[in-house]
Amino acid sequence: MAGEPQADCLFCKIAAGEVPATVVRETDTTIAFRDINPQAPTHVLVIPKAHHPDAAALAAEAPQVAADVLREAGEVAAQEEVAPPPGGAGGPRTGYRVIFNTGAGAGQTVFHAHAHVLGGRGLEWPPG
Ligand code: IU
Repeated sequence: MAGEPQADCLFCKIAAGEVPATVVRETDTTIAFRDINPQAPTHVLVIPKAHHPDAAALAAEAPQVAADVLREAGEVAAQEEVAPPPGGAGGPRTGYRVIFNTGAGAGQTVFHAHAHVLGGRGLEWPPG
């Protein structure tokens, strides 16, 4: 059933506290922890505690939790001091990116929905 823990899922184990992670924020429905292989000075993953295989499934199966993940991504950015000032302006080192890799072809390697929050350096566009 949608949302049920999966025995072979690393992020389900992190959400359950069975695998250690450097947790930076937690709510009833989400947990945010530092990526083990950071690609920027700030690289935090925000996941739903419940298992959904990717962002599209999360949005379809639990839209309120999808909203929680997005809100928490913004809270992580504020806490990490990478959020731009209101209105989005600011210097080249301000601002952050929220990424949901979806599908192996787009680089998804863990099939439990997660938002990457990246910031603290200049971020090029288009991404690689
Ligand atoms: P992806 O979008 O599915 O590729 O992101 C998975 C991320 O999970 C990736 O950035 C890994 O570095 C990260 N990660 C982690 O933080 N801890 C782990 O034990 C494993 C992967 I495995």
